[in-house]
Amino acid sequence: MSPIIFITGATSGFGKAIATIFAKNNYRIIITGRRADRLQSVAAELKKEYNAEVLPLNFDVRDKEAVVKAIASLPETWRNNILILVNNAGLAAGLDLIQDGSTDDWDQMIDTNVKGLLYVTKAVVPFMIARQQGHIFNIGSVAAKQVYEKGNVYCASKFAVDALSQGMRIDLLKHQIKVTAIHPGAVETEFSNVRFKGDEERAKAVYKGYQPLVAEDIANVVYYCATLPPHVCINELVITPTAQANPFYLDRG
Ligand code: NDP
Ligand code: 8X3
Repeated sequence: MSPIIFITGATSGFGKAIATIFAKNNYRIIITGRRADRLQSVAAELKKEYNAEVLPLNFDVRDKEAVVKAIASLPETWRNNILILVNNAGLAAGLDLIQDGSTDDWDQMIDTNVKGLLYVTKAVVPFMIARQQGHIFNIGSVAAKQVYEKGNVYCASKFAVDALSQGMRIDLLKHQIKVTAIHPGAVETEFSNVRFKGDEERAKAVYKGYQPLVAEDIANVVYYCATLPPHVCINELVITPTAQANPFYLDRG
């Protein structure tokens, strides 16, 4: 039987690219996201292009009950055999000084990036423990490593992802479950569009003057980490465009 990967936030960006590379490599794929139409079209594309077995699950990671219900709705043979979980669903909402930030934006980031990741992990990890095998990927950010001006709550949410990755690795050690935190720098996806709430010009400007990473770069790294021998675990990995050293240093030529 082909191994199974469960990817949150696969309707665009990293999640979709990760689903694609694993589909190409004969994994069975569980994809999730809130936008049902996008989810269906990603599933259809993976089936058509790669003859992949795909199960789409339409839910919001912030909704604890919906998370539990969605995972309970999986066929038993799928649920019991999830090998890889990619906690990818996440976002930045706004870029404001702390005194100007919107509490709705703060709630959305903390509820999605931190609590959503916890809810999904709690629902999936018992099946990995039962098999004494599994690999959890948490998508952090360079914002998990350094705080930049106006990044406040987004950075805090990603620092939490970093801390939780370390905690999961320790707590799951005796169950042979690998935990890998991936910390990307600038990658051109829908991320900045979401952060700037549809302001396309502002979003485009983030990636001007240098070559940003693309979602496939991150997917390749996840695939590499996931296919190492059983005794090897990459604990964390920071990946930036060559033009970027960290959130503060970006060479726009
Ligand atoms: P995208 O906006 O392209 O993708 C985000 C994905 O997350 C979408 O599939 C979206 O699906 C899903 N998502 C967001 N909120 C929820 C929710 N409440 N419930 C379920 N799914 C949700 O951005 P990226 O691919 O760039 O981002 C993926 C991850 O990478 C995020 O955690 C982000 O913080 C992180 N990251 C991004 C970087 C970048 O430069 N792009 C750099 C470092 C980290 P839908 O809207 O359909 O629910
Ligand atoms: C996304 C990268 O630098 O915009 O996490 O925070 S950054």
